This record gives sequence, C-alpha cells and structure tokens, in this order.
Amino acid sequence: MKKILISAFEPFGGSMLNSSLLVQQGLKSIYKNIEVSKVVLPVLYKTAFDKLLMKMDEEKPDVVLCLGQAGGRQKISVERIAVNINNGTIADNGGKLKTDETIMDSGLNAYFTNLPYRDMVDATNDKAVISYSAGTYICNDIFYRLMHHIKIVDLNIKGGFLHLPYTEHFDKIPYIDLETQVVVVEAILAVMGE
Ligand code: PCA
Repeated sequence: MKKILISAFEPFGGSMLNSSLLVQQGLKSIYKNIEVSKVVLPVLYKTAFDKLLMKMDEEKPDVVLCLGQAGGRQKISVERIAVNINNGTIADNGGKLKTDETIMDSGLNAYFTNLPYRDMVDATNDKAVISYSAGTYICNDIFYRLMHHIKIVDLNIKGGFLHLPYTEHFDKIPYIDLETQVVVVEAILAVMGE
C-alpha cells in the first residue's frame, strides 16, 4: 500500500473557487494499492509549505502530490521543474507581493520532480502534458520548498506538482470539467500504485 498525501490550495486572487480544491474533494481515500490523505493549504508564501510539512510529519507519506490551479491552461500540467524565484503578479492572500526574490538563498536554482512524470502523462489519454514552468508564485514556491526539503533531509519520498485548468467556462478561457479532471488525476495516481 502506497501512502499519497494530496494537497490543494484555497481560492486566491479574488476568486471564490480553486479547481485544485474541487478536484481534491472529488478524490476517494482508498484506491487500488493507494491510501490517500489530504491537506488544504492557504495561498501564503512559506506558511503553505509549513502546513504541508506538518501534515507530512503526521502522515509519513511515500508520495506528496501538490495540486494548484492554473487558470488559462488547456490541459492538466505535470510540472517537471521548480525554480528558486518568487515573482508574483499579484499578492498572496496575506497581501504579500514578491518581486524578483529568491525562495532560498542557499538553495539550488531549480529542482526537478522525482515522480515518473512521463508515465503519468502517458496514463491520461492526452488530457495532460509535461510542463516546464510552474510559474513564479505560490505553487512554484511550495513545489520548490518540497523538493528542497526532500533533498536536504534526504527523505525517501517522491514529490511533484499538478497544475489544473479551470473546471468551468469563463468567457473563452479553456477549461476541463470537474468530473474529467478527477478521472485524469485518478489515472495519474494509479501510476504511483503500480
Ligand atoms: N495557483 C496559484 C497559487 C495557488 C493556486 O492554486 C499558482 O499557480 O501559483
């Protein structure tokens, strides 16, 4: 049995919803070979990671898969790389705006996911792609801190990040309906249970 901790983010930027939260709620707690635990994170620099870390200490997962919303993307993005940059176009939910800052002065410029990103994409029937940028806002921040922590503490944990499109239609912005997104994330999880 693999233990997978799945995080999602609260709404941000004045929005009432966040697709990551909706998709996380749609996931079951048990799948074949997989036990799922969940944590909801605030859209706050660093505080989000501190909450994730507390949950990791509690659950001792084999895999940590973070979910976030990337409005405007057409497909689910399996993020491959996190960069040591904080540069938001909007403030976090605590009003903190960061421009051209590093996440960790002593950290590497970037970290890669250690999840089988290509197999994950291949399991999604063309509904997901490999992405080479998780942005430079809170999602990238938590993904970077997660991979940094795994490396520094030498944890035997796999970590990664999925960016999810909107679940509903806004103007001409692309979306994938919630039910489909849940099915795609379940297919991605199944790869980890193999
Ligand atoms: N998306 C934002 C932060 C929270 C979320 O769901 C991002 O892409 O950084």
